[in-house]
Amino acid sequence: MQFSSKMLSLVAAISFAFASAASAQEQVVRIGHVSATSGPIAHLGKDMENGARMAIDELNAKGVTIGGKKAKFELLAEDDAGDPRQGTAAAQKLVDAKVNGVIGHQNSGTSIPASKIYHDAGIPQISQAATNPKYTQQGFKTAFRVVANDGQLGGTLGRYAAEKLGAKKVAVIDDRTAYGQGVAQEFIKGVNAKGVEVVSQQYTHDKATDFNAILTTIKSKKPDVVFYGGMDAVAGPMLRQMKALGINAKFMGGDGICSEALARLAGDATGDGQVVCAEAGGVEEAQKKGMDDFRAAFKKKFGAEVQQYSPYAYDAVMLMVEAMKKADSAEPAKYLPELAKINYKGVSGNIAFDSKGDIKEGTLTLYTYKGGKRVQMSVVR
Ligand code: ABU
Repeated sequence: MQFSSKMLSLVAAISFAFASAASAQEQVVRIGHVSATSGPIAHLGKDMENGARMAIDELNAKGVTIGGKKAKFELLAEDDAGDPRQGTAAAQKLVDAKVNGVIGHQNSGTSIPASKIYHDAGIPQISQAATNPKYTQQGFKTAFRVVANDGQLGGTLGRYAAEKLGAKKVAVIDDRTAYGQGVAQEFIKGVNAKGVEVVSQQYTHDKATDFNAILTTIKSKKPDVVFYGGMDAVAGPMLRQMKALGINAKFMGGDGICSEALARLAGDATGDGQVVCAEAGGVEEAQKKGMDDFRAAFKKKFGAEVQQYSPYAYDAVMLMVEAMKKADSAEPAKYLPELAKINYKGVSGNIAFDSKGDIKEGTLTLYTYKGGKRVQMSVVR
């Protein structure tokens, strides 16, 4: 069959009209995610990025309509390597890309400076993991977090050291990051309130590998507990060196050390019940099935176990989109008020925010390690 040039023009015009109509019915919603996907804690950063990706994929598969248009969600994943300067650069990049919202950052030391950039641009930010109280104490109405803070973590662990472990003397090490310093200070407040003596306070940094000098000093003080404010990548080798030096004190830390990976990083030095740490969230019995289902789906999709905060990143994306649906708009200024008053039932539990942007009635989960595996002990409020 021969087509005249008139017919070909008509077909092209009709195709163009259909394509235009389809794109007019669709809107792209960009959600930024920032974590450390390079460097020593990349295993934790990738875990949460995958949690966010899982939410985005599910939302696109399900189909969400906002403002009368089908939303196509895009994840703009940035790596800040846990470094404050790279954190602000990543934040500016996302603001320039006109993202509708941000899940991040992973670290307190990056989330706090980045929060000013998002605030000034009016872009909602939900941290999936940052626990330093300062993050939500700056008066920024754009900053939220879905985890408990270091006040809860350090205070609970301090009480646990005194009441459950019967500690009389503790040594405290921190990595001088916003998170490490903050959680160590809160732990000290917690033990001091119980009359426990801090016999040594030592400092390291977040990329250190040799702790012999500070551990030798600590050994001479004979503490019952060594508390470390920092991340698992440093805690693992620290535990190995404690064992080599014959330090038998219990080892405690906040969520930064409380990963599945700690057992691998520490080799057999996690012992059986030797380590006690707390995740800044967790579900009670009634919501356990939802979390178990998430873990199974995550493993099937990514071929890896949940490390720690992927469920929280997943929930953060889901509740941000829930706020957009309630506002019937993905425009930050329009859905921000809905986000502030959200009451969302996620896989990591119920999420609502207080006036500062902190999670209301946040839980903590205490863990230990047995046979090279992280084992849950209890969920506390
Ligand atoms: N919450 C532990 C790791 C993230 C942070 O820096 O707060």
